[in-house]
Amino acid sequence: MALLPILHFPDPRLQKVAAPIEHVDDDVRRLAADMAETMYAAPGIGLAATQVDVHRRLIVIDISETHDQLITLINPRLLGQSPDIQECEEGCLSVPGIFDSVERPAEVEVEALGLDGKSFRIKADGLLAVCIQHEMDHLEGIVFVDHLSRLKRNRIVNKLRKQQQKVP
Ligand code: K1U
Ligand code: ZN
Repeated sequence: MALLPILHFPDPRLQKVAAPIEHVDDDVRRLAADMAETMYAAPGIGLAATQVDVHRRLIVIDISETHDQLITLINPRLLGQSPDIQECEEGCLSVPGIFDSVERPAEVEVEALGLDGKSFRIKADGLLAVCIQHEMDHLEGIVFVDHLSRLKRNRIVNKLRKQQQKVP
């Protein structure tokens, strides 16, 4: 397994729309394992392939404190979402050190392929629903700061550009 480098906002590669995975083969399973290792090491509770510069529709999520409830979603598709909205503080491994509130549907139902290539459905609420929507946004080239006001986003861009200039 390997740790993968994570792209940082405002890298334009984070805006690419990911393509569907046509075959769930050993290459996809290896990428999913590397992404899970990268997510746990960061540490984070989710990671989309877009963030490691692979523009395929693959997500890993584990919101457990024990790191033993890994969910892998291949070609996830939104089946439904609740009309009620929840507001949650979000972070992103591609936007280090920035946390802000985002409003999203409180419950979602998603269909995806698992690592065995079989289709399954997942209904989620709370943090899992937030994380699934955050990661599915990445596959569409959307970063959580795109849900914030232009003023806030510009401040974040300037802060991160200054931080990135400091790195030797
Ligand atoms: O997509 C990502 O970059 C991962 C992101 C997922 C996420 C977090 C919070 C709300 C929505 C989506 C992260 O994991 S940021 C790091 C983080 O939240 C965290 C890290 C360690 C323990 C618990 C949370
Ligand atoms: Zn993110």
